[in-house]
Amino acid sequence: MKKLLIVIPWTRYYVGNRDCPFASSPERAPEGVVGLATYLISKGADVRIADTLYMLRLNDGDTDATLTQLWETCADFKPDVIGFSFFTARFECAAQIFDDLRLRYAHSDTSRQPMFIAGGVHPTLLPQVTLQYMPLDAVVVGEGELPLLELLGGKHPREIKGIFMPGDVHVEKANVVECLDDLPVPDWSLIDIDHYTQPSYQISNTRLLRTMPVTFGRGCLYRCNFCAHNCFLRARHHSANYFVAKMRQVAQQCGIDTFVVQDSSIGNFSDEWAEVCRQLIAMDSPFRWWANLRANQANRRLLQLMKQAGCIKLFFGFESGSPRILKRMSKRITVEQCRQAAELCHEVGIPFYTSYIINYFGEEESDLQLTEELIRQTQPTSLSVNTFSPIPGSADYESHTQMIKPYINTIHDWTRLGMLAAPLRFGNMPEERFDYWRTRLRSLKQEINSHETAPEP
Ligand code: B12
Ligand code: SF4
Repeated sequence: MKKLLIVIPWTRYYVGNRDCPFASSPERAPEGVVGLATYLISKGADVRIADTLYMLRLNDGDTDATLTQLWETCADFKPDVIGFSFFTARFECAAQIFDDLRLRYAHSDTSRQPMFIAGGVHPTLLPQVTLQYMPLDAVVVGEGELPLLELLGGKHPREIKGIFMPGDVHVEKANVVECLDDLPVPDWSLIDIDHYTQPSYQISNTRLLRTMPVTFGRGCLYRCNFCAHNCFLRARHHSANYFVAKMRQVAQQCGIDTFVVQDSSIGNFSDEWAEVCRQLIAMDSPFRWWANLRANQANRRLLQLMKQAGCIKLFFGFESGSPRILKRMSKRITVEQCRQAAELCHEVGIPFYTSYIINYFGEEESDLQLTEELIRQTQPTSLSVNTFSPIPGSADYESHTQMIKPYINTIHDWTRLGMLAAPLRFGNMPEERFDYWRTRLRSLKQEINSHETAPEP
C-alpha cells in the first residue's frame, strides 16, 4: 500500500503569534482527520499526520521553522501521497504550505515526487476553485475513507469515485462507509495527546477542563439556509453501544473525563441518544459532556435524562428573535420554542449557550430589537452574536453567488468568506445603524458571558 501524509494547515491567527505557545490553551482536537487516518491504518495503510497548527505553536508562530520541520517529516517518512485537509477558512494557509512543499520537492534530489491531493469541506464544495489556487494532482470530493483506501491500494485515480482531477468538469461524490460502527475509534496517539488535553476553558465551555471531541453522528436532518453542515456528510449515527465504548476508549487513552459532542444536534437522533444517556447512567459514568441541540427538540424528559447522564451544557442556535427572519433562514424553529427550551434548561438546571446571527437578508432594526428581547427573556448562561456571511456549502451561498462574486478576487477573499468575515451587508438599515446594533448586542454578550458560573462537577 502507498504511504499517506495528511497535512492539517495552520490558521493565520498563530502566524507570528508568540503569545499562543504550545503550553497555552489548545484548539479543539481534529477528530475528522485522526478518525480518517485511523480507519486507513486499520486497513493496512501507512499514514501519518502533520499537524502544522500544533507545530506552528510549538515554533512560537515561526512559519519558516514549521515548514522546515514539515519538510523533515517528508524526508523521513517519504510519503507517496500528501493530502491537505481544510475548510474554507484555512484555504489560504493550505495553499501557502502546498507551494512551499512543492518547491522543496522540485529542488530536491529525491526521485520520489509524491502525489498532491486535498480533501475536506472546501475541496469538496469547490474543487475547481481549489485547483485554481492549488495546482494539485487531484481533489477528493466527499468523505475520504473509501476513495483514499482505493488510492493507497494502487487503483488509478481516474477509476475512483469521488476523485476530481484537473480538467474534469463533472463532480461526483465519493461513496461512504454506510455503517459508522464499522469505523475504528480514533487513535489519538497519531497527534500530540498531551497538547490537546491541556485544560481549556474554550473547549470545555464551562471551566478549565481536559476535553476531547467525540462524534455520535455525521450530517444533519435539517437544511438551514445559512449553514454548510450538510454540504457533504450524509446523516447517520453510531449505535449507543459503540458510542459509549468509544467514550470509554478515548477517556482511557487521553486521560480525560470531559467531551464535546461534535454533532450538528444530538436531538436529530434523539431515541438513540436517549439510549446513550441511559447507558451512561447505568454505568454510573464519570463523564461530563456538552452538545448541540435544536430548540424544537428540547423536552423535559430528554433534558432530565441528559442532566443525569453528565450533560454540563447545551448549545442552541436560536439565531434570531424575529419570526420573519427565522422563516427566511428556513430554521424551522419558532421563537416560542426558543423560549420553552430556555425555560426547560433553567428548570432542569442545565447551563446553556445560545448563538444568534445578525446581518441576515432583509433584516430591519425591528428584527434586531426582537433579538435583544429574546436574549434578555431567555437569560442564557453564555451567548454569541455572529455577523452573517454566506458560507460556501450553504443554500445562501448558492443562491447569492452573483452578489458575492465581486468581493472574491483573491485566495485571501475566499479565506475571509470562510471565516464569516466578508465585508458584506445584507440588512435593511444604514451602516451606522447596523454598527449601533452590533455594538449593543456585543456588549450584551460581554455582560452575559462575564456572569457565567461554572457548574459543580
Ligand atoms: C469540529 C468543527 C470545527 C472545529 C475544528 C476542529 C478540528 N480541528 O477539526 C473548530 C471548533 C475549531 C471549528 C472552527 C470553525 N469552523 Co467548523 N466545523 C466543525 C464541524 C462541526 C465538524 C467537523 C467534523 O469533524 N466533521 C466530521 C468529519 C467526519 O468530517 P471532516 O472532518 O470534514 O472529514 C471528512 C472529510 O472531509 C474528508 N477529509 C477530511 N480531510 C481530508 C483530507 C484528505 C486528504 C482527504 C482525501 C479527505 C479528507 O474525510 C473525512 C472523513 O470522511 C463542521 C461541520 C461538518 N459538518 O463537518 C464545522 C464546519 C467545518 N466549520 C465551519 C466553519 C465556518 C468554522 C469557522 C469559520 C467558524 C467561525 N465562525 O469561527 C471556524 C474556523 C476556524 C479556523 N480558522 O480554522 C463550516 C465550514 C464551511 C466551509 N465552507 O468552510 C462547517 C461545515 C460548519 C457549518 N455549519 O457550516 N470547526
Ligand atoms: S444550523 Fe444546525 S440544525 Fe441547521 S442545518 Fe446547520 S447544523 Fe443543522
